[in-house]
Amino acid sequence: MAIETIFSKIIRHEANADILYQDELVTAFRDIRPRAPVHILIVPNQLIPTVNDVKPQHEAALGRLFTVAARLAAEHGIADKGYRLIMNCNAHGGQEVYHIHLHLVGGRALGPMLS
Ligand code: D5M
Repeated sequence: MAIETIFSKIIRHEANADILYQDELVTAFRDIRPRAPVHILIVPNQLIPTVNDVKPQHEAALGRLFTVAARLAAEHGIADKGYRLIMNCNAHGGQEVYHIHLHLVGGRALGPMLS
């Protein structure tokens, strides 16, 4: 049984967050430590700790992450200039919260990927 993180509480509206979008599969809210003018986390409502735990039954929710990312990028006016989508996995990937999430980062030039 996976251990819940603060993200499960945010999804259930039991912890504060600036929620920008929610449906039956995913929730999107502003990152508490933004690295760019737009920094939004898009998370599956169901707890999946890391990408290593992804199973075929998660495909609908994981696909929805990208649909919502594109929608939020358009809504925040960063679609044309561009943005970055990031999903970190485990320690070497820099993952801090073990509930997978897609970072939508944009609003400035981000430079080379691994800088
Ligand atoms: O990214 C984890 C991200 O989660 C990191 O950018 C901070 C953010 N974070 C942590 N706690 C919160 C809350 N409570 N609200 C909003 N954002 C939060 P990772 O890819 O795991 O390194």
